[in-house]
Amino acid sequence: MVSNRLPFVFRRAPGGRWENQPGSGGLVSALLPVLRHRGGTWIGWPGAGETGADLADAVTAAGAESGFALAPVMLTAAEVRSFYQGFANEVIWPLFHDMQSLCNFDPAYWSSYKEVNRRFAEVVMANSGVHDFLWIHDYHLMNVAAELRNLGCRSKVAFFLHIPFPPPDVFLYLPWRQALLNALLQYELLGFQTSRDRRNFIQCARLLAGEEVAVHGKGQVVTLATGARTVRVGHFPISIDYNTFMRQAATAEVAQRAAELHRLLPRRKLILGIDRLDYTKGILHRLLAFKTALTRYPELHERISLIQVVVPSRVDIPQYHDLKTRIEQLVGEINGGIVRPGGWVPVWYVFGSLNRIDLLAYYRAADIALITPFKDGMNLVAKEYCASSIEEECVLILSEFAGAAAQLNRGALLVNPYDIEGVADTIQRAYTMSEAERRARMRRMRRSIREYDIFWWVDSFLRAAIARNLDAFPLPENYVAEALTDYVPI
Ligand code: GDG
Repeated sequence: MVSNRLPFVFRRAPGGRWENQPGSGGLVSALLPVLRHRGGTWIGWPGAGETGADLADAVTAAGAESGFALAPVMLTAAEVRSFYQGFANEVIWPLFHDMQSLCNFDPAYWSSYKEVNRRFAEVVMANSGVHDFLWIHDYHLMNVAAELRNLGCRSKVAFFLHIPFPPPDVFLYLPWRQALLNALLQYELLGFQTSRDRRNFIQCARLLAGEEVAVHGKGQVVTLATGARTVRVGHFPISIDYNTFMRQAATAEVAQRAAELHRLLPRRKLILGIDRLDYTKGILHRLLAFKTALTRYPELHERISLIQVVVPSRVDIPQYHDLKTRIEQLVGEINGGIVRPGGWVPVWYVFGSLNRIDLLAYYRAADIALITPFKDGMNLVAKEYCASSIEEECVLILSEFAGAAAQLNRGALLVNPYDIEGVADTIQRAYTMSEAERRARMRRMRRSIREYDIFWWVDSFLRAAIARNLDAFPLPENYVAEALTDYVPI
């Protein structure tokens, strides 16, 4: 398994010793249970702008404790700036989320991306044999297969993209579109979150591959043939460890914390938003929608509060810092604009990381989850919220542009995150929804998430990578399911 970051972040403690803690974010949440379950080696950057030998030792020791091996790829502080903050997060991240106006197409970033991807490939070569299956993750490492081939690697190499893949009219803005597309075609299997992303990729390949592109087969995995190359291309909606979430959410400790939250914010329904600090997550529009709901429906005053948790992320990039300031101003404006003698606070704002128990307690305490990204590969928070809703009487309001909407469209209330009044009306609808409807919707979503959990995701990806013959690709019997419907917003 190869990803930009290792699943643990390493920091030097005041005494000089290295300490580590589990990383946050969707990729780690999804893949940690998989490696714990199956074993293997995880290769990635330890998250520190240092490259010392004592760090390598700390990484190896942490691997020994966690039940699978860890191998570090060391990055200098300059590489972290140009490869990670630069190419990955100022070029690919905004572009692939259709926000091309936020891209900084600095040519030095691309050079650094190629160089760092080569370094990853070298570490992979040093830690694997020809019979190992190599699974590369996400937008930081799209060039790794091409670099591995340059180094003479003959192993099977597959790739999963956790974020969306953009349509051709957006992808074409990328100055290095040709090189990047060719690099992606070096994988044997390319996995995307939804059929929308896969379709976008195939359209880009048709425009840019240079030779005719033929697509064979239909269903979850197809074969794309161009020139001498054939590449399998599939869509695999990522998921969560449903049973573990459900079990942990049901513990007395979590129930107690959730009850505490209700005691602190009594006699009202709680609406929850949890996001990494990121402009793709639609936090400002969400706050405006909540404010509009309070203006349009005064009966909601003192009857609802929005808990907005913002998890620090990429704070070294100026756009992220500005976003934080704007969110805080808007929260202040909303809370200051409606002052009630009883002390009702419309928005309860938390900036920081929650521990697992608090995270689950927020999920359990919330009557409504408001998840409104402008675009999102999948969105695991939506699935975790449903898994934690053990009483099955909560409502999920979900952006139709989150990958999860393809799977949850029959249970969630889908919204266009840009439609502030539409989201406001949906908040009111969720508030007044009957218990019977809430239960029916939540049950449907939970059933689907339970069936298509993280272990299903890994199995289906590995089968697609390893099956000799795709026609004999062994799928679960009830395979044609909600998880794979091609939801297109009207
Ligand atoms: C990328 C794609 C795709 C959040 N706050 C805390 C915390 N979290 C955990 C959640 C969840 C994860 O972080 C966030 O996952 P998302 O999927 O919502 O979003 P991204 O980080 O943007 O992930 C995304 C994902 O990759 C997987 O493919 O779904 O579309 O953008 O698991 O629980 N965890 C803890 N404290 C927090 O405060 N412990």
